[in-house]
Parts: sequence; structure tokens; C-alpha cells
Amino acid sequence: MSKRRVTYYYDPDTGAYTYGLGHLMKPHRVSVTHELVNAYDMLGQMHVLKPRRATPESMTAFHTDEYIHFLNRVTPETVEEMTGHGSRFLVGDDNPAFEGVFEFCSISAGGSICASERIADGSADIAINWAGGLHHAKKREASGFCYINDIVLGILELLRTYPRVLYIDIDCHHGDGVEEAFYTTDRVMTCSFHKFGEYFPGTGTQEDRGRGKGKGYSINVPLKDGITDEAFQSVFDPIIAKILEVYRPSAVVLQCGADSLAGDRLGCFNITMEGHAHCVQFLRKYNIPLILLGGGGYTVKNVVRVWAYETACALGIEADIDPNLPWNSYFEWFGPRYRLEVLENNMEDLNVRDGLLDKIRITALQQLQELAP
Ligand code: ZLS
Ligand code: CA
Ligand code: ZN
Repeated sequence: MSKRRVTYYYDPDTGAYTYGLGHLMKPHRVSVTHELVNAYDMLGQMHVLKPRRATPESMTAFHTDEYIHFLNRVTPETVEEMTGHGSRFLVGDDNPAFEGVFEFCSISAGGSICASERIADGSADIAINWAGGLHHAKKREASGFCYINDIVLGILELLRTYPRVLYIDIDCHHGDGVEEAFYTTDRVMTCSFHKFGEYFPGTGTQEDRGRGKGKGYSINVPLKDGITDEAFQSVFDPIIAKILEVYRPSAVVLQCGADSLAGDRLGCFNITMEGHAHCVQFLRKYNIPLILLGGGGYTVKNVVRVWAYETACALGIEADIDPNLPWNSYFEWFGPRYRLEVLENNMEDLNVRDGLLDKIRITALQQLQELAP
């Protein structure tokens, strides 16, 4: 497999931020991923850059001035008084006003914006930002552990150069913030695979297809609990192949949310590390400029495994990776097997009942066929 020029964005401060004790979202997983990527000697095989932090002004390319102003000033101490006066930017306990929340967001968003610039100026074939992928953030509101939508900001940057951008989202949750941002344009096609039915955020049916000029350019693949690698591939491969055929994107952004892995604390799928990474391998083959972003993922040791492995896939060296984990400062986390693997469990796949998955695939392919000339 031929080589690709890979740029990897990482800020060593990322792991220092915490959403608070007992919160499921752990920025530290990005630092542990970096540690494993280093232990596998991958850093010397790609451009490793620290992203510029996104400025408040750059964030207003998508978010409202009022929301950015609020986020830039809020602290755990002032959140209550600031949240009065009719402004409700942080709702519920999914999105706490933690210490350094704005800096954390500027690192996450800075990485995705820089990744887009790097792709658009032609100096990389693949750019990676594991601190990005925060797909729920809305124009004027935080949602689902996401405050700033780094993905929307990154795609807006790509649109300065490219006519059409494809966004693919394999996080277990619906990529609602990105879908909403581009719902009425045909310059971005969004495609989310997600658990649907009594599950956050509750959107993303196959009837939600975009509006106006964007009609047909939002694709949703709603799934049930327990989907396995084989079943997932049976929808992912043909749907993505069809999108690439009819839409011919000039760049692809892949949100690699790792809560779709088997055994995730919040997710409910049964996908292995290889099944997840298959999505990266599949897209890499097409040789279209590609951006890989993080996202969800709540069983930290598995998130770290899959993102490290997907970094190897971007480099095209996954066949040479030792399945026994190299020594690293978190080695004891990876017991009892100490292997680069996320295994399937014995949960039932509710997707294959009554030919449900076949219907979903057929519907999506029909919807895409309507876009063909
Ligand atoms: O896609 O379901 C909800 C909203 C609630 C129920 C949970 N409570 C806490 C708030 C109100 C209706 N929220 C989801 C958000 C899932 C976000 C996924 C993000 C992503 O992976 C991309 C990064 C949700 N599911 C589970 C929780 N929230 C949740 C469970 C337990 C806790 C602890 C920490 C925090 C507050 C108590 C929390 C959230
Ligand atoms: Ca998704
Ligand atoms: Zn998620």
C-alpha cells in the first residue's frame, strides 16, 4: 500500500483539562493515545504539529458572538450568575463550566481548523486531530459534552478551497450539530451512522435528508444495539462507495467516535478495533484528502487502542504493528492481555432481525441514486 503524507496535531496540554470528577468525557485519553502512538514509534513517520489555538473570532465563523463571549468568560465560580439574565448556553450537567473550558475548546477547534488548512494547502494527504470530533455543539449552545463545533469550523475552512466536502460520522451518537449546520447546502454532504431509539440526541432518521438546496445531502443510517463488524460493513461500504460515486467530494472528514466500539461505557454497538479501523482503511484507499477526528469514546483503554491503530492505518503501517503492546507509562491499564485489540462480546445484534439492516441499506442507496444525474 502506497504511502500518504500524514500530519498529526497534538497539544500536550490537552490531557490536563477535566470535565470534573465523575464525568464520562476524559480529555486525558488524547494524551494516552499520543503516548501509545509514541511507544509504537509512529511520531517519526509523520509531521507532528502543535495546533494554533482557535481564537474567539475564528469560532464566530459558526457560533454566535454572544455564546463565544460567554464561553470565553465563564468559570465554575461564575456560571450561576452568568447563566441568569435569560442566557442559557450551558444546559444540564452534560456540559459543566469546568476550569479552562475555553482553552480546551480552542485546542480542540484549533486542531481541526489547522488540519483543514494543512489539507487545503496541499502539504498533507491525511491530517489527524484526536482532540476534535465534538459533533453536538450548536451555533448558540453547548450539547452532549461538546461546546465548540470544531468539525463545522474545519469544514468551513475546507470550503474556502474545495467545492464539495463529505462528512462521515461513525460515533455511536447522531452527528446532529454538523448535520444542522449544513442542512440547507449541497456543498457539504453529511452521513451519520448511529444508534437510534431512546438514545441521545434523538434525531437522525432516514427521513431527515436535508432541506432546500441541501435536500438529499444529509444521509442518516439509524441502527439498533449490538451491531457487529460484518453487519456494520454491510451498510458502511456500499453506502460510502455510492456517496463517493454520486457526490465526488474533493475532501473527506471522518469523525472516528470510539463509543461505537464493543464494551463502551455509553455506546451499545459490538464493533471491534479492526471493524472500526476498517472505515479509515476503506476511505484511505480512495486517495481523497482525508481528515481524521476523534469524538466520543468512554472506555478509555479501548479509545486509546483504536485511535493509535487508526494512526497506523493512516500511515499504512498497520500490518507491521505488534499486537502485543509496547511498554509505555500506562502499560498496566491494558491488562490482563496487554494487546492492541478490542474484542467482540456476546450481545445480540438487534439489527439483523426482520431484515431491518437490509431495509436501511436499500433505502439509503435509493436516496443516493436520486442524486445521480
Ligand atoms: O456523541 O442523554 C443525555 C441528556 C440527559 C440525560 C443525562 N443527564 C446527565 C443530562 C440530561 C438527557 N445526554 C447524553 C449525552 C451524550 C453525549 C455523547 C457525546 C458524543 O459521544 C460526542 C462526544 C448522555 N448520555 C449519558 C450521559 N449523558 C451522562 C451520564 C452520566 C453522567 C455523569 C456525568 C454527566 C453528569 C453525571 C453524565 C452524563
Ligand atoms: Ca454517528
Ligand atoms: Zn458519542
